Parts: sequence; C-alpha cells; structure tokens
Amino acid sequence: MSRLVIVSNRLPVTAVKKEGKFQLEASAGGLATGLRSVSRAKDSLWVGWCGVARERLKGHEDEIDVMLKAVKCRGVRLTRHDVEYYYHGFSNKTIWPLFHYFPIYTVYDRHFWDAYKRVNMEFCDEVVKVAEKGDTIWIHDYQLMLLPRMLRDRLPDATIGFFLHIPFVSSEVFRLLPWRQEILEGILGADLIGFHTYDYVRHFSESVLRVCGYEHNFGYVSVGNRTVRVDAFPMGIDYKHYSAAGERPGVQEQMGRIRKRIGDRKLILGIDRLDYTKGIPERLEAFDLFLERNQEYRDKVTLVMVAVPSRTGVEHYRMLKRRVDELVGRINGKYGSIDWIPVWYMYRAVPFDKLIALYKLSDVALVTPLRDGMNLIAKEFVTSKADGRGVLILSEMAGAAKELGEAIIVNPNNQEEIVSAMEQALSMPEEEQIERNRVMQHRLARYSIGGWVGDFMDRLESVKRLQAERGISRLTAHVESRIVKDYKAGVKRLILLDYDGTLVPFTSWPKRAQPDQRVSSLLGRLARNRKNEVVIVSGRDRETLERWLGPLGVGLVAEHGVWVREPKGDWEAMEILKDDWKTQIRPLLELYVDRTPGSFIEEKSFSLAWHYRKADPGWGSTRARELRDDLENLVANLNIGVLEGSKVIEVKDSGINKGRALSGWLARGPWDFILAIGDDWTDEDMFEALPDTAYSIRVGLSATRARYNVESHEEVRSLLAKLKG
Ligand code: GDG
Repeated sequence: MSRLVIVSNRLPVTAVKKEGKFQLEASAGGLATGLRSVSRAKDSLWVGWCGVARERLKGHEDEIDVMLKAVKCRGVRLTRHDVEYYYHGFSNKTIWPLFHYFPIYTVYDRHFWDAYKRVNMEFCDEVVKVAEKGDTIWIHDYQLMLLPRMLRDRLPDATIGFFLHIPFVSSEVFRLLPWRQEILEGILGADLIGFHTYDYVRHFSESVLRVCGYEHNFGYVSVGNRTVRVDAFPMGIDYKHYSAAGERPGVQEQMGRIRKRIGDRKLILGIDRLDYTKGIPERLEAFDLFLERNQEYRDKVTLVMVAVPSRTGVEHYRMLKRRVDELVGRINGKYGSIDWIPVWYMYRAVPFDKLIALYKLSDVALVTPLRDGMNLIAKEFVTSKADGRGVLILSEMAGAAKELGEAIIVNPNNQEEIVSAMEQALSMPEEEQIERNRVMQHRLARYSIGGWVGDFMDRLESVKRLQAERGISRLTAHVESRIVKDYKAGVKRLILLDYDGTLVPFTSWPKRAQPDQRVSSLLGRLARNRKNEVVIVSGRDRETLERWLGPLGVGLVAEHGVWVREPKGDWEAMEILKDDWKTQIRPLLELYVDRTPGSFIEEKSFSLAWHYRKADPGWGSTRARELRDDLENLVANLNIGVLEGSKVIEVKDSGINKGRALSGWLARGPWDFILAIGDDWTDEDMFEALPDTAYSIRVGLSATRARYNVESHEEVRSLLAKLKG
C-alpha cells in the first residue's frame, strides 16, 4: 500500500499557546474528525497549517515541527498577511459565499487572489519537498483548488486526488468568478476529483465544458491527453464511534444534567457553526411561528441551539450574530416564563460528550441549512440514536438529503413547511421513527468514513490504471500509411466495423440512417475482395441489418452480439448458460443501489438487472458505466455477460457482447491483418477481444482500449477508401 499524503488548509491538530508554551490540540470540523482516524491507520503524512501565524511562532518553529512530526504532520507556515488575504480573504469572502449561492456577499479582490495563488504555491513547495515516488496525494477543499495543477506541473506522474467538501455551484453562478478558468484548470490537475453529490459533479462538469471547453463523457474529462475522473463520494462518518458513543460515562452524566435543565419537555436540537449558510434565523422564525400556532406545545418543548462561533472578524458574521441574538431574545420574551425558556441558546462549541448527550436526548434534530456541502451533524444524529427513536428534519439543500431520504425533507426557505415538519415530527409514532432511522442507520453503517476513503482510493487507483491503458492517440498519417501497407501485404484479412457513428453519422431518426451510396460502395468493394472478411458489428436489430447490409455480402452481428450471421448464412443465437453466478454478482449490484439513490435490482430467472431510471439522470448513467467496468472484472471467469439497455444494466447468463460475438471469426485465424473500428463503449468489448497485432480505432477523442482515435466517420470512410488491392 502506498503512502497517503493528505493536504488540507488546516492540520488535524492546532497549535495552542498555554503559559508561554505551545502544545497541540485536536482541530474541530468534519474534515479533521473524519480523516483523523484514516491517517492514524495508514502510512501517512498530513501537510497543512497549524493555525498559528508565522509571526507568532517565532522562536518556536523547531519545537512545533518536532511536535508535528510526532503526529505525522508537516506544517506550512502562513504569515498574518496570508491568513488575512488567502484564508479570511479569497477562501472565505470569495469562494465560500459564491459556492453557497451568496453572490451578493462575494468579494472580488485582486489582492486576495494574488495571496491565494501564492499560498497555494507554498503548499506546493512543501508537498514537493516531502513527496516520494509512489505516494498518493489527496488534496482537500476550497482553499487549495490551484494546488492539483501546480503539483501536476512539478510532479507529472504523481497520483493526485482532490475532494471538495463544499457545494460546487451551478455553472451560471460559477461563471461570475473572475478567475474561473484558473480555478477549474487548477482542480483538473488532479486524476480524480470528488464531490459529495451528483449535482455538484454535474455543475462542475458543465462549468468545465463552458469555461474551458473540455468535453465530459460519463464522468471522464479529457484534459489534453490526460483523462480525469469526476465522481460523487458522499462522505460518511465513523459509524462505530458514533453509534457506541452513548456508552461513555461522560455522556450519561451530561444527559442527566441536560434532563435536569429542560425537565421532561421535548427537545428540538440545532447545532451549527454560526454561518449565514446555515439558515439559523430562518429556523428561529419558523420556531416562533410553530409556537404561535401550536399553543399546546408551549412549555412542552425546548429548542436547544448550539451556535459555534466562527469568522467573528467578518462583518456578515457579526451581523448574523446580532440577528440571532435578537431573535432568541424576542422568542424567549414572547413565550417564556419563569419555568420555561423556549430557546436554550449556547454560543460556543460544546465538548464531545455533551454533543452526543444532546443527540441522544433530542426528539427532533432541526438541520435546515440554506446550503451545505454535506452536513455531518445530520448523519451523526441518526447514528447516535441507538434505540432508533428521534426524528431528523433535514434541508433539501444539504448534500446529506440525497442519502437520508427517510428524514422529513424541507425547503429551508419555506417557514410553513418547517412548521408542519416540526408538528409531524413531534407527533410521529415511535414505530415510524424507528423504521425510518433503521433504514438510514443501515445505509450509514455500510458507507461509513472507512468506506468513503476506500472508495475514493479505489477509484483513484483505477483511474491511474485507465490512464495507462487508455491514452488518446490520434491516428497520424504515418500510422495510416502503415495500415494501408499491412493491408496490402495480407492475404487473409478481417475488417470489423460498427455501423452507427462509425460508418454513418447519428441521426435524430435512427431509421433514416440507412447506408448512403458511398458506404454501400465502400463496403461492397471490400466484401467482394476474396482476401477479405468484412463484418458489421452493431447494436441494431437483425431485420434492419439484413435489409440494409445483407446484400453487400458482409457478415453481421446484431443486438450487440446476441445474434450473428455469416455472409449469406442464417442468424444464430449465442448459447444459453446457467444462473449459479448470481450469488457472486448480487453484492456488487447492492453496493450500487446504496451508492445510487433511486436505483434498484430486479431479479429474473436467468438474469439480474440494475435499474436506474429513477436515479439522478446524468449520474445514473455514470454509475452504470462504472458498474459495467466493475462487472467486467468480476465476470471475467464466470462465463456471463453484461448488457446495457435503456436505463438498465443487465447481467445475463451468457457472455453476450460484441467481443464474444466475434469469437467465431477471430478463432478462424491467424489473420494477416485485422482492422476494427467503433465509436462507443460497446465497441470496447470488441477492441478488447482482438489480438495485440490488430489495428483498432475508436471514432471520437475519448479514452479507449483501441490503439488509435479518429475524430469522425468521415475519417473512417477516407481510411477504408485507401484499402485497395
Ligand atoms: C464542511 C462542509 C461538510 C460541530 N459543532 C460541534 C462539534 N461539531 C462537529 C460535528 C461534525 C463537524 O463538527 C461539523 O460537520 P459539518 O458537516 O458541518 O462540517 P464542516 O467541517 O463544518 O464543513 C460540510 C463537511 O465539510 C465534510 O465534508 O459536511 O458541508 O461545509 O463532526 O460533530 N463538535 C463538538 N462540539 C461542537 O459544538 N465537539
């Protein structure tokens, strides 16, 4: 296993000065908490900032370095100016608001940008100093979006992953950014780019297309001759840690204290960093309306609001703090009594045991951010509910909503909806609460933090493999003349051609794509040559192929290999096999059901089908492609095949694919010359089945197993026209 180098703005530890001496304390936040366990377990190094400006570290640098080294960390030194311009400036006043759909709060300042570039370069220098051959470098979050490209320039072969923890905005908002192209190019230096949800992946891919002009295809972006993978990895939590945390003695003690304070009232919980993206005032207003409408709940429920101080020097945050203070005061004044404070407001971070105690005691968690990349609080709350009781109300604007569909999902801007969600939550029967939570817990347990990291690492490894296998290599004039020469020299030649997209362009009305005069005469001429065997390998049905191409004397493969027909012969179906492979395939399909909300498995007597019609449209297709790849590895020794239909991937009892359909022809070798041309992924099976000596060409500049790429069917025709003699 290679060494993992994690790079993030903040280290998992923060230097704190106590009585003139520095010491390290655990950093707060989802990223630090989540990855800490991983970095402990692996051979790893974490590069980042320790939270104290260079000026304040003076004289203690070596001492801090030694302490950091002991916990497998390496510090990047930031000056006060860096912290002000790069961190509080560009990161938190430009990117943070813009990426959370607050363009009105977004500051565009050239000096911030300059500092951002400079500090990213400092991170780069630091990583280059420590990076060793074979390391996997994993860069995190919006403070370091230029770093992947900077590293790629210095370490061209490095394995680099990038994960964005905040949302990626729609391209319409993203394009407001003056430095949009540099940011995208910066991120694209990575081999694998991860986001929490498919929506963010889609927004990113669209921005890349619009701003940089790079096409994306099933989650792959071609950047020059490099293939970059973009994908969704919904971050999990340390499930075991949170589900067992209730047993800690400290938690029991805290529960006792909280109970004493709120009595037997129902508890509604809100925990956030005090940030304008979290929808805190909106939530308070909704609680106000709830109490106004539901008199019977007065004195029967307490809203516990933990607001962790954040970015206190920034004006928008100060304004927010004032507004929240006012709202809490107003609600408590309006409804409160000597015995009952409706909102118990804590403007501070609470210790871990108290956090868990709050999760455990809460009847309802109100997680209603206006925007949130993921939101781990929601996941932690559900996980902590060992007895299954408690209701999560979750904003549809949080990434977590994509996975926690059994929560009560609300639009955080819709007060009415939040009020009725609170009513529903407080009166929800216990069995229903348990039923909903158990489903979510099951999912969270399956895809916990370890699964998230493992999944990301596996993908990263596979994209590196793919890059090695599937570079794009344009068919040059030199190669073309070699093909023509080898063709001429051969006396036993096999020519395998896909039809749509390869010989004829796609039409919006497929029935109109019948061969034109030029294709017919090209194919006819090649097929008449007795040294040649020409086979059209298509996804089309038998009848159409036979009608259009049969008379030309070519062999035919229909429906991606279900049927084959020798020139002038009859159609023959591929053989039928058994179904005992299902137990091996089903767990993989189940994993994809977990990772792709809305998808499901259908079991038929001789096949298993994974349907994704109800999943997010663009990304259902991406997962489908990926599932195919995974299945291909798995089925290699099982003699079964994988087919893709309309929004469904089907695993069948026979290895039906274009490659297998050609096995008869290929077995009739040795051939002096083989040429195979196709334009989509179904043709990849054909390319894979060929011997190394064959010439294979993919139409379109996508990564491929084929040896060469051409741009269009016109180039195919021109090449075929040169094959004479
Ligand atoms: C980014 C994205 C994304 C919070 N208050 C206290 C406390 N916490 C802990 C929670 C949780 C973490 O901090 C906060 O989780 P978030 O999900 O809000 O993460 P952030 O780090 O703020 O933000 C976010 C996340 O990255 C991960 O990718 O989900 O969308 O903005 O673990 O438990 N812990 C303690 N006391 C508190 O008062 N002890």
